[in-house]
Amino acid sequence: MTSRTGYIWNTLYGWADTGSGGLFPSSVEALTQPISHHVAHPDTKRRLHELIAASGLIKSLTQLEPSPAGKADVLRAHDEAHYDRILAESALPKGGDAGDGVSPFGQGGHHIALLAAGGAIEAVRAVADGTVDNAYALINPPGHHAERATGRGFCTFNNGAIAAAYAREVLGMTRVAIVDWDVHHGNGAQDIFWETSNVLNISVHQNRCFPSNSGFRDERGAGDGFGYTLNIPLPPGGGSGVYEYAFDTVVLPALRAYRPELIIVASGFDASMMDPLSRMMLRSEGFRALARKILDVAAEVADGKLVCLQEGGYSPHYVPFCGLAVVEELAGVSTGTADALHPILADMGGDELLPHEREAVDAARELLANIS
Ligand code: 3YP
Ligand code: ZN
Repeated sequence: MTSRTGYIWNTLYGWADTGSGGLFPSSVEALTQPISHHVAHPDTKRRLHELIAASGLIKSLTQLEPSPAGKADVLRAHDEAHYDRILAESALPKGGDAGDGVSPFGQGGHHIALLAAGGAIEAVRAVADGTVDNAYALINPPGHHAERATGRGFCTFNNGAIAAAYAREVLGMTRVAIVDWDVHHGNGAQDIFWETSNVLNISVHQNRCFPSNSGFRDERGAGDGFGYTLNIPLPPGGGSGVYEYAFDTVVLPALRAYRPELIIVASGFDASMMDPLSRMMLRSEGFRALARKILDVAAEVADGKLVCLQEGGYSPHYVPFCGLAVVEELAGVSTGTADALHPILADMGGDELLPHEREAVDAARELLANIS
């Protein structure tokens, strides 16, 4: 018997070589010291996989096998020059960088990136054909910053955009929604789908976290795509109070208006209280609540078809508990695993909707106007 929730992890996702730098490449000249774990070291994601296994949740999931994406799959979202450059640098003895100088990959790294994009495609395929109801693809490297012409922000290929384009061009879907709850702006899908109404791209993120010059409310798409890019930037310091308010008043109404055939969640866990690359205050139960809301709206408008793709998340201590909560919710299973960090995070705040947070979300409500 297959369970309702598909799951993807591959050993090679844990072999992504992020190099000897910490956030920037190590450099004697810049005095950035080498360190054993880059901030995006794949161990954080491997630890999530191992909690899914050790908690027993994995027994309730249908494991899906990713194949590497092909060149044609990648070219639905990227320029050929970007694809060719990644392959060329990947062949070098020490690998290369996805495009912005802070996104290193090792020799053969193209294969892991293609396997991540292929994992996203496989999750979409399995949900679309009914093999499973929904899926969590714990893929790595992430994708949501990668633009048509370049990788960026630890991302090589835009896994979510490649999967959405696959749903459109191979599966024939005409309406795919991307909901990006990673704490950083989903600039990649915004760039790739700027002029189309076939993909609704909603990004909820910490204002000006990364990239610092995009993700503003007035970026709404162009041409046929006008109104189908929605940015909901939140002030730093927000937790489940503002996230739930943003979902209830903007994200879910947008999805109800759009009626997608498939919802893809860009699922980062870097809006957590423990994350080193942001200043937001979600706990695992907050992520669980967001997953619940998306599951409910997916059941309402998209025949339940929901695919979550792993994006960021940089606390090796906390990402596993946040991810477990989301995958439990997708599967409708509780393993009874307690969030081990809850005792030290419970009283720090974030659950209350503060006035300036309400204002930021209310200002985004006008973005609902053009969706049909
Ligand atoms: C990339 C370089 C500095 C911030 C970092 C953000 C990566 C990420 O998690 N994006 O979702
Ligand atoms: Zn992020």
